[in-house]
Amino acid sequence: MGVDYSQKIPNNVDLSGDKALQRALEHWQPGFLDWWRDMGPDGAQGYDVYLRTAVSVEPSGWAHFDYLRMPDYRWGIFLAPQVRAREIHFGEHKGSPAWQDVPGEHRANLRRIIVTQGDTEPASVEQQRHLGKTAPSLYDLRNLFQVNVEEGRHLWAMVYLLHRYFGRDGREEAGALLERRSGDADKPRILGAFNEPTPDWLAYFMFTYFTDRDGKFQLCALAESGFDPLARTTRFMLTEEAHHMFVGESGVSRVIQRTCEVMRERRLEDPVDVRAQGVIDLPTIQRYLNFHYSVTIDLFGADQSSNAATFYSAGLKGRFEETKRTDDHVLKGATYPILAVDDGRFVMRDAPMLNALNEVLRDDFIKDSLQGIARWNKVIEKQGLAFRLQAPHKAFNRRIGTLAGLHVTPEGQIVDERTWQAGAREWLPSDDDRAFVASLMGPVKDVGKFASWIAPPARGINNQPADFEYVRFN
Ligand code: BYC
Ligand code: FE
Ligand code: FE
Repeated sequence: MGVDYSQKIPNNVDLSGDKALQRALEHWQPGFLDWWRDMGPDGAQGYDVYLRTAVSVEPSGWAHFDYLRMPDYRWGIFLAPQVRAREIHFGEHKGSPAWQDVPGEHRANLRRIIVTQGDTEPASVEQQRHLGKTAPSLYDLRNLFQVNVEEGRHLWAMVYLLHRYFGRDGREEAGALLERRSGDADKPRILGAFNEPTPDWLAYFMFTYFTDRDGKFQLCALAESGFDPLARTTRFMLTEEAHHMFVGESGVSRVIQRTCEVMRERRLEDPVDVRAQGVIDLPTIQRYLNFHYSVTIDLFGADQSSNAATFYSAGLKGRFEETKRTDDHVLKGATYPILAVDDGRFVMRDAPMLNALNEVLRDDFIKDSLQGIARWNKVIEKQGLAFRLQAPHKAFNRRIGTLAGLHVTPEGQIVDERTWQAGAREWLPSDDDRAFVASLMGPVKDVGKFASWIAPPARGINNQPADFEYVRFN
């Protein structure tokens, strides 16, 4: 079914065929727009931005690009096409037809998963709302806004499910999604990383590289769901997610590129000298990486979780690339090695795989993350420099699960509290690092110009050149 843009709420779910649902969502819509005005990109609502909008859910060319003021973006409800006779392919209901409605006994768990997913989307918009004031170029500013409007649409994706399938408590949860606020002491967002500030563009690029990648892996796991509407919604969200991670990977890469060019041309090594040239020294980039990596791997939840086992066995949430795996997809009796501590040392300990599924997904995420870090190192290597970025040890700076509360260096050495406190300055961004990075941030608003600390992109958006007028300020 094509996307119907003649409706107040664009959709491909025949919304006008269900008047009660349509009314409920049209009632939620003004609250969303109020939230966007209050908590969306600060001071930017009047800009004309070269944005893409979904016009079809078919993989071939779904996007339409044009100038748009962000409050006029057509947030809507887009589900990937239904797969005929789709079956549940894991857990205790394996082989049964996928559910088109919520099975009563899994209602609470499904609602919880959908609310948790939905909560991250507006949270990220809130975290990023001030970044438009310091964008390093029009190209980057446009990409920020593209990510922001799509995270807003991801909220719509979850709110649709809540309204359509969860009755009154679904409507209440949809309302609450507009009331929590990232970092708020009284009504914070649900997951830890979504209450951390994203104060500068290096933090933003690390966030979109690592934290949006948590989005990719969680969405892939939900795209396997036996609850078909959730699978179809998340499948379409994944097509948008790819661009978010691209912004992160290429953003960090361009920062590294610029730093390395300056280091090579002027033969500089010492971070103090490097900073004096107005670029971000590599050890600071490493500390930002350590922070975002560790905070993001916490998002996968505890390494052993009865919730994870329940979600899988019930057919609600699968593994990454579930269908490509060659085991029995039921996993009773299977085990998975988990990093634990015994007598002050790291050991691998087998846990029942069903309970370890958060860890399985975390390990898949880690493997994927390392590939981008390797590509960043290629940029450094090409400039003839010896420095290499590294993912910190899995137990570094953890707050969730077995490894929480340990003091572990990025290299994986277990240390005492004092050593940790003393080392933290070298391992995590210090106030001084953040102040330095902040001092470089300043808006660059001229067409085709880029801030001193970042290289231009290899190519522009939608075959436009890098010096295209991606944003008009009016
Ligand atoms: N220490 O917290 P639980 C995105 C226990 S990002 C020790 O329930 P669960 C996006 C707890 O008691 C994607 N133990 O986690 C990105 C429990 O024990 P039992 C967002 C602790 O439910 C960028 C067990 O650990 N989507 O889209 O397993 C921009 C389990 O803990 C501690 C999703 O996350 C502790 N500190 O998994 C925009 C997907 N704390 O009962 C968007 C939906 C807790 O097992 N969410 N425990 O004995 C989920 O699938 C799950 O909620 C989570 C958590 C994976 C997040
Ligand atoms: Fe999202
Ligand atoms: Fe995203």
